[in-house]
Amino acid sequence: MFKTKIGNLDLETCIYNASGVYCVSFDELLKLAAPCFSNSVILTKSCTLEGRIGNNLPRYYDTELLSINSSGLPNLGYKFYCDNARIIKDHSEFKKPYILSISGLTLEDNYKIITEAVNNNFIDGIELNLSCPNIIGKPQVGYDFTIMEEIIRKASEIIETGRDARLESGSGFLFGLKLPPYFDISHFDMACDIINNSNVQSLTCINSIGNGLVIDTEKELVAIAPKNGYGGIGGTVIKPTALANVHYFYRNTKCSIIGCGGISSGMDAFEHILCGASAVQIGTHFHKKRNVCFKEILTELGSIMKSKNYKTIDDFRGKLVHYK
Ligand code: RRO
Repeated sequence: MFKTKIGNLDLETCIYNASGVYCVSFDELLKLAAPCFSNSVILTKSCTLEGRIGNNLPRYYDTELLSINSSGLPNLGYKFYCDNARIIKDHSEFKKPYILSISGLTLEDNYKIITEAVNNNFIDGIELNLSCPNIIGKPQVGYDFTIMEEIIRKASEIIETGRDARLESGSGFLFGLKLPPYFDISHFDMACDIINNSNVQSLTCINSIGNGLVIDTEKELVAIAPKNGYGGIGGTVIKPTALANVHYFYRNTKCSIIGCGGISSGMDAFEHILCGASAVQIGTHFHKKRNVCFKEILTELGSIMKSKNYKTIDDFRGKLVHYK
């Protein structure tokens, strides 16, 4: 009922974690590999060349409606995530695909990590993060279309070369991007042009909405410490922006779309799929509810599908109705 495909990758269910939440340490990744939680992919925290401790605490805060984070890319370094891919995958019943999220601090760092990933047969793909909003002095690549085009072109070359070697061993490799939210149609179109001239296969829409400010009114204090309180906003309040991005990229590219943003119920997942998502990722709600959230959301989605007589998610994916 929930089987799906992103690029050439077959997934047992259409739900998994958003990069960043409970996917930094070995133990967290092992939990994502466990068979009992219904998530179909093990997606790592975005990694850099060297490990990082991240920004000062407190750096995460949430309310009923939203989350704000300025984690600052805490991760154990790309070698850790590459070297442990096999052992983590071995813990999963049906060998859930293991996808490496990459957010190198320089172009060269990214190329080095992508090369390592594509040459590792236990890594099933990458989600190249073009949208981290929290690194001081580093603009989001997804908002600079010149650099975005350059990184995608070079990453494509590396992946094509690596894929040839993998084909001999019979294993595919997913080339995905994680995009920032876009708000203006001209920007959507510039991003689509670049993507349509590349061999990118999947788009995760969206990362958190960058540089929001949340206030603890009782203390009259910013909610998080780094960057004077500015951070990436996630959770329920970002769902309309996420849906518009899923919808636009679904209609204007050939990529598989992975919806991310404001999903905490089966109905939220249903809306993302109706807009064109082939799978959904859970961030803020996963942070709140931990691993049980995947099964809960799928159970709700299953009831909605049953009530509408849909047997598979392809029966309604992208079938949102518009006024004439
Ligand atoms: O680590 C972070 O601060 C972070 C990243 Br890399 C990202 O892509 N999105 C986000 O909200 N936080």
